[in-house]
Amino acid sequence: MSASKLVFYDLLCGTPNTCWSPSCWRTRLVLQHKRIPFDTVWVSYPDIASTVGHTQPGRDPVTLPVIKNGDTWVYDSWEIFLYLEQHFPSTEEIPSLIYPNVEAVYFFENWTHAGPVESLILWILPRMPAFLDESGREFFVRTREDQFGSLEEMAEGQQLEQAEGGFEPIEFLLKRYGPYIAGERVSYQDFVLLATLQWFDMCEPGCVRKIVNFFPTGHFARWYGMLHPLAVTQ
Ligand SMILES: N[C@@H](CCC(=O)N[C@@H](CS)C(=O)NCC(=O)O)C(=O)O
Repeated sequence: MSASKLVFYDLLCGTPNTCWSPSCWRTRLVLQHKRIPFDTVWVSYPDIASTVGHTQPGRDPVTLPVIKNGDTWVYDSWEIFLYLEQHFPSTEEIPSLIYPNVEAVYFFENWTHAGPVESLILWILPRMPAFLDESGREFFVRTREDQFGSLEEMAEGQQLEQAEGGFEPIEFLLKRYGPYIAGERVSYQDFVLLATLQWFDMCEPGCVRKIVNFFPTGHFARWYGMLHPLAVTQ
């Protein structure tokens, strides 16, 4: 690992070199899009606190993503995004991902949790242990069951179709103003949505194709066809 390269702390799963976490995907997509050279340190759930806990004093749980650029540590995908936009300024070839403005981007980031993620969270959480690494799985099941009770019971009655209502505004938006979330050009909103879908697809491979096909007008499916090739763990 070269001393000058930015270091990205990403969350490990059972498949080597595979990004899965929605928050980490956001950071990874920005790093890759801006062509910022970086090294990845893969961290399992139970090792997050000992690896990057010093960056988030008093915070429980300590979370990823975290980056280290020179002597500067930054945590939280939103703060990392702002930091990268500021320290790796846009060029003509790679325009800013803050478009049309930071308020709209921040709203969309929060809405993604409130809409699509909330619509499916009880379907998602019980499916996560299956793709985590062994110690990550043990940690995840123990901590989530302490918090929410049995994951098995949580899964009962949960259907992928619940996502239709959560994603409907995306289809409407893309139909009227696409092809990207903010219109004519790619922005961080696209990456936030793609990051979320990557997480869903780890829970059940192929489920995102089903979700986008809930909408026969096809704009969400077209968007996914355009964006999905970017989701490569470099
Ligand atoms: N607001 C934070 C949320 C990050 C977050 O929740 N990360 C999860 C993985 S997706 C995590 O590290 N969780 C650790 C845990 O729950 O113990 C961000 O956007 O970075």
